[in-house]
Amino acid sequence: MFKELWNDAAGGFHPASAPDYLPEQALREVQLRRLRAVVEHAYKNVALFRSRMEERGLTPESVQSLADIAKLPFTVKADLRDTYPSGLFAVPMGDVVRLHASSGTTGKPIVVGYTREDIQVWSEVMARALACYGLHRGDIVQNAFGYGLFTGGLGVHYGAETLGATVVPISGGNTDRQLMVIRDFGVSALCCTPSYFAHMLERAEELGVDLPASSLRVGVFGAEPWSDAMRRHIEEAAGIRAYDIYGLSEIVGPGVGCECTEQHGLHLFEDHFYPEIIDPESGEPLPDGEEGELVITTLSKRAMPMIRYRTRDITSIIPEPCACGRTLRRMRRIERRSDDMFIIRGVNVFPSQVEAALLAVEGTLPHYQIILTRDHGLDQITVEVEVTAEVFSDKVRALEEVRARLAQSIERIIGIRVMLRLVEPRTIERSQGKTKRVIDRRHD
Ligand code: DLL
Repeated sequence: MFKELWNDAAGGFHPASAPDYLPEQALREVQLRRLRAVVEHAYKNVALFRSRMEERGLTPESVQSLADIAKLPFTVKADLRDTYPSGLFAVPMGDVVRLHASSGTTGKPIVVGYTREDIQVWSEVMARALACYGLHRGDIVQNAFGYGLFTGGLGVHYGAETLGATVVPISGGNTDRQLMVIRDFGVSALCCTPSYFAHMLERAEELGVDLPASSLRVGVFGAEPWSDAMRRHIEEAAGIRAYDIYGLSEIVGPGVGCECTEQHGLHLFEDHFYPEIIDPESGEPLPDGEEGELVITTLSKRAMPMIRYRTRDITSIIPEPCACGRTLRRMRRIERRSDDMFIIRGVNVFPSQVEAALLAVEGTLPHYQIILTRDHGLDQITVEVEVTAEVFSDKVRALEEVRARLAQSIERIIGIRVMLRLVEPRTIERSQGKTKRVIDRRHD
């Protein structure tokens, strides 16, 4: 399957021959064949998975159809922590050619391993993702995702090379140099977190760099949630089309799913990553269209197969076929995780709702933080947001007007009034990678 994607004479990648367009029946057959193989591989080689199967009286033969996947036990992040660093590996270390790790929020990182074949599959799906955005050989891709243990840098890098594009492995940081490279190298696509790009935009303005007039036409953003309001802000300010890329270390890294030029949901590379949506409370599978937790089974991973991995990311499958003609199913953009919700005075709040409310008000900038505190047992939420220099300098009238509009906009979306702290541009710390939006000081 992998070899079919290359045309040796041109040495390039041919998206039209990619499995993105397999007729549905053929795709399901590939999935079932691979599912049975991966379950057998994990059963033979991963003690934790085997014991969970045995507890349920299951063997690899119990999987006769794709629907049988629902019988299999889930895998969760704690399983990776409990077996740190390599207890879920299904091949000897001699077959593992790469390790990555994700820092996580508490304690030890989780470690993921890849065989040479796994790296090829990852490169292939990432190349298919870049092709979905309309990129090809001849494009110059500036990769500002962090290189290192984080999967973003190397994942995108191998994908861009596999596509046959020219990759500039600049990694994150040194924003002035990023802007110089965009201009001097004739960069056509830039990849990084959306929050880092928002920072690049403000630096471009300070330096008088006219991004809309530059060669840049595509932005590839992911690794953290970003709202449609943020997309509009980015597209207008930079004169580019901004596309979403999704992935997680436990499954492979970036390249689990991506938007196409329709910008309506993310296609999942389901010939390698089988998606399910479940009710996060009961664990029961939900029908297409209903919102729940995304669960993914890796269909071809050798080093670290993941069976029914609970991502904690909340989304739904879009039931209609995509106008682009790809048969790969789409999921709605991930706006939230089931574990990033906080409850304030009985109201469930997600950071993405606050972002949408803030960006709806003119005079605010896409740099904000949500600070949770506890005062005499009562939870308080403060939203700290930067406003433009013009608003800030006109301290009395403009500032109070923006404050009133913000309070209203937030109340309309989340249903409660929050405390607001409007600050000058550049007050809130910038990140080169994922941005921490919620600062929880309730247990300090
Ligand atoms: O963030 C992999 C990646 C790198 C994806 C570069 C895209 C681009 P982790 O560090 O393991 O891996 O974090 C995975 O980040 O479960 C989501 O909660 C979140 N996430 C990733 N992409 C998106 C996205 C990488 N496009 C976790 N939208 C995932 C929303 C995202 N959330």
